Amino acid sequence: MKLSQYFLPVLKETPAEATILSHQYMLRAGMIRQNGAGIYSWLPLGLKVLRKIETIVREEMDRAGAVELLMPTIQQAELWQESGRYDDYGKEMLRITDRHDREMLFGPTNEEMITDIFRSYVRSYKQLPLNLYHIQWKFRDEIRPRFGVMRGREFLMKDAYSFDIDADSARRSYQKMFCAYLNAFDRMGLTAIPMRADTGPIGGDLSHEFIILADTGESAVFCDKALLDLPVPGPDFDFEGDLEAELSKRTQYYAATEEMHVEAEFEGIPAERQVSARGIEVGHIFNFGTKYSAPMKADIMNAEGKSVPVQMGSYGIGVSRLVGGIIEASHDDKGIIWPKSVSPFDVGIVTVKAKDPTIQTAGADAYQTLYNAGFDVLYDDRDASPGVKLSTMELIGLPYVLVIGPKGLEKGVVEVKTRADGSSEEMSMDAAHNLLKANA
Ligand code: 5CA
Repeated sequence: MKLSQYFLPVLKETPAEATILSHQYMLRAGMIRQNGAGIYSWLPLGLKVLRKIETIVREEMDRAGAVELLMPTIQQAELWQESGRYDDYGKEMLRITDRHDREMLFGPTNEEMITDIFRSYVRSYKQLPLNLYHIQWKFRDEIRPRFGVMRGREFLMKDAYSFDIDADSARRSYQKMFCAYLNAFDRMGLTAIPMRADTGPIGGDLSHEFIILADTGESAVFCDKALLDLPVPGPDFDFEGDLEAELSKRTQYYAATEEMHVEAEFEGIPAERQVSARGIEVGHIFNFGTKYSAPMKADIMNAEGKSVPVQMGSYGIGVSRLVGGIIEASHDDKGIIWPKSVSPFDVGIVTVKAKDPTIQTAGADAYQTLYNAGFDVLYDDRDASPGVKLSTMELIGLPYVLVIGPKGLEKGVVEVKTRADGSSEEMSMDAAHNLLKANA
């Protein structure tokens, strides 16, 4: 992409309404535009990151055996009346009536709808276990939308729903999601700590929140420092293997959100390992048994020929919240530092003295070479000062930037800047290409 043809409305000033850094950088880098309280348009650069996160989440869900579908954003009130949540959900639910005065709502979550789909098609234990998920916009009329995409009213969530014949099997489904979440967040460069959590309006008695530590986090959290350095299950993890053992690597250590915190247990951790911090909830998993299947009569025939309500769990990831969360975890005073896996572009190219025909040719050649090699390149071909161009690249946080200027060209080199450590090195274009390949 040539910047002269792109849409990247970078702001010079920090907008006053943004109080936390990720929100400031997202606005300044032209990633989002607020359209109403807690409602945002995703501008091209922001959308690219959102899609990358979505792809990682999708790949890890699929790897763990979940199956993607897509449910609508608008739901019928009847289903929520069946489960009993229509009144309970209160003002957080955006209620709508259509032209026939039918009560509808903009979905804040999909337990009822997925239970309805399930009961319409699945009758036998032989069709289980089953895990269905979608990645879809939600609306919650939050009392205090704030921190940009971190607590929005409209936000993108991945929500998965598991169906099992009995409690043991449901536990395994829960454990699979637990492991898949560790892998997904790790691929985004995040250390997410599963913490014992309250279940709130979703319900159930087994629940973990996945928390990344950040000073600007909304939740107070307590955990054992040992949890910060544990390896994740990884891409070769056997989801049909010993899940219990994988979980206990983490659950053996104390980790709880404020609502579930037990001071006496926390005090039992050696003092130097006690972490009392703030965190951002990037995912939340629940096992709630028959809370929805019983009232909604989602029954299954078990091996003994008896009809029983199906056992369920639900598993959320805040896809749009993660964009802000990753920035909170990875930035400096110049801007965002994207982990490669979610960076909107793989590499930037900046030309110095962009009007000079030889520079233009060299810039266009470098762009074409990298583009043809499969890199997603943002080429700043504008006739602007190198300072402006470089600070834009730093703000938007691309992992590498190639600087092409007259002095370098004379020597046959380009300058390769690495965003993560701020280093810069001169090398031939071939060497730069190889370096990018090696670090892709
Ligand atoms: N049905 C369950 C799991 S699928 C559920 O809705 N869980 S949740 O309420 O915990 O939401 C799942 C995730 O969505 C949260 O962990 C959080 O990362 C994200 N999320 C929740 N509310 C918001 C919001 N207002 N803005 C942005 N992200 C949010």
